[in-house]
Amino acid sequence: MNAMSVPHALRAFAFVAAFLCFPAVGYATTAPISKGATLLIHGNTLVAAWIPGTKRAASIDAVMRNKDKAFVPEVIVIPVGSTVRFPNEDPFFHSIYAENSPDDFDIGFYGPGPGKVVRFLHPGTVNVHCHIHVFMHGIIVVADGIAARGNDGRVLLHGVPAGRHIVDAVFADGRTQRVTVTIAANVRALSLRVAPR
Ligand SMILES: [Cu+2]
Repeated sequence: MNAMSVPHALRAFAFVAAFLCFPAVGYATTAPISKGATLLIHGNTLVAAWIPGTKRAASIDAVMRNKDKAFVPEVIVIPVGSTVRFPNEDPFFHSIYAENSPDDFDIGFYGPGPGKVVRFLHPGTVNVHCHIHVFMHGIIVVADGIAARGNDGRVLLHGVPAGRHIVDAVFADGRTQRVTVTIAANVRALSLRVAPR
């Protein structure tokens, strides 16, 4: 079988597999060694990324508003143990919940006002929906490691120590894809491309 006869789907799979097995291309910078490497993760519809188990940041009290039948912001990244309050800024009820996540919740129906508070104790991706407005979708990434929100499909993770790491990449549809990356001791910055499977 020559290359031209390989079915297109198989070639596409091989292309993606190559990315996942050898995802990292390093380039040198002059950043101090003690601060670790900066990892740039990029991919279509990427909204957040984190490295489980690398660092436990202090918990925070975050806010995800309900406004115009949408979550504002649509994506938040919080350290494990943090709380999120869901103020309702619309003149009607919402009823938001999460299921099949590490931290499921259902806070029931609530009208305009400051909203209820939920604490998230387990790392992972929480997809938030509304019983009333089924198109509403928010993402809460509960991280126990170096984590950041994306900007236009790019996430920067700073202070990543050398070694082999798991990276959980979160996409706009709420799916999380796990990839691995190895950062050599002399590498200060690394670029990693991810694509949803
Ligand atoms: Cu709603």
